[in-house]
Amino acid sequence: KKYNVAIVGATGAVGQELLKVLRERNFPVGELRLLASSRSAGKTMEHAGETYTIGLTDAQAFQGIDIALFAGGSASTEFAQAAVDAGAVVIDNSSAFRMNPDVPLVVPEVNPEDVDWHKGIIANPNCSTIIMAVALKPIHDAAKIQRVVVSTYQAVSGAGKEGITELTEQTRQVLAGEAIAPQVFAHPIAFNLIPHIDVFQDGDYTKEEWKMIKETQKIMHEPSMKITATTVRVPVYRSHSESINLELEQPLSAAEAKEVLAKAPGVIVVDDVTQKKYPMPIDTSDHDEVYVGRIREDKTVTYGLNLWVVADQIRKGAATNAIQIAETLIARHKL
Ligand code: 11C
Repeated sequence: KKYNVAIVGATGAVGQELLKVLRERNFPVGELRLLASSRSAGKTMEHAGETYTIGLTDAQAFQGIDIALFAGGSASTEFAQAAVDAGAVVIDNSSAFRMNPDVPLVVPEVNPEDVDWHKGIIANPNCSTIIMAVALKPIHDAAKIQRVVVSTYQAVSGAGKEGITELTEQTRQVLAGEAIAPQVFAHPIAFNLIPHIDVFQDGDYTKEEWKMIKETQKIMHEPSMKITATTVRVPVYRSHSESINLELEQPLSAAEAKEVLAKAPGVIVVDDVTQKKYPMPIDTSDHDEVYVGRIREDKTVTYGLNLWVVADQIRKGAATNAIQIAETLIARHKL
């Protein structure tokens, strides 16, 4: 069976990746409808040797569509319900519905069963949340996580194509001795780090930090899991990295953690310090898996572990996860 698929926000960084991943995974696409705002509607787009005309996202755009992949942004709040009313299942990459109790929030390696109770919309978690959840799940199953302390090192492409352009342009300007005027980020990102992603909220945590806390608790079905986060933008083009410190209820040695992680779906362990092998953004970009290394016991608590986790946030953190949700829907006969 083939499925008619719409991509809403097809011209952005996540939209483009959705197109690529659909093709790579041989997703059973019938009609493919590319939609965008009025800025791009009517234009044509080349992809893998084919020319597509971009349609306008409006309430009428979803007739006959089985799966609507929303890349993110305000289109979700405006048009997701229209897509559901037209009979599509929406897989939404925005933050609009993630914490809605009627909307499953799914990472297929962690909670595939949650697709079963969807009411038309399934939310794709935040990128840094997905990456962390894939690495935490096997550890939690083996030794029950009590507390998580995570610090992120997030690539500029998390802020879309404009983030990439800003890093390139500022790097050139700094090297040329020219003045820089930050637009996408609050401060210069070239040769700098910015401990501020998204807006500040309760307790002076950023929204990105709250997403990592609340979304992880929902995905893991552990509403009281203790999680604290600091999220930082770094001058890297692509792939988010995370330093994760865990306190466990039961003992788990570093060797056991490596074994459990190596067997976990969607995880690749890269951890051989004798060969200077550990995950790095330049190696993980354009890959679908979550890479884990620097796996060490933390002896400052009874049962503690440190992990270094890296993954392509446009792939596993967004497009790949969304398409895996669609594949899970098909496999579980929920479409
Ligand atoms: C970033 N995590 O790296 C953000 C981008 O809620 O899906 C994704 C925002 C989201 O800036």
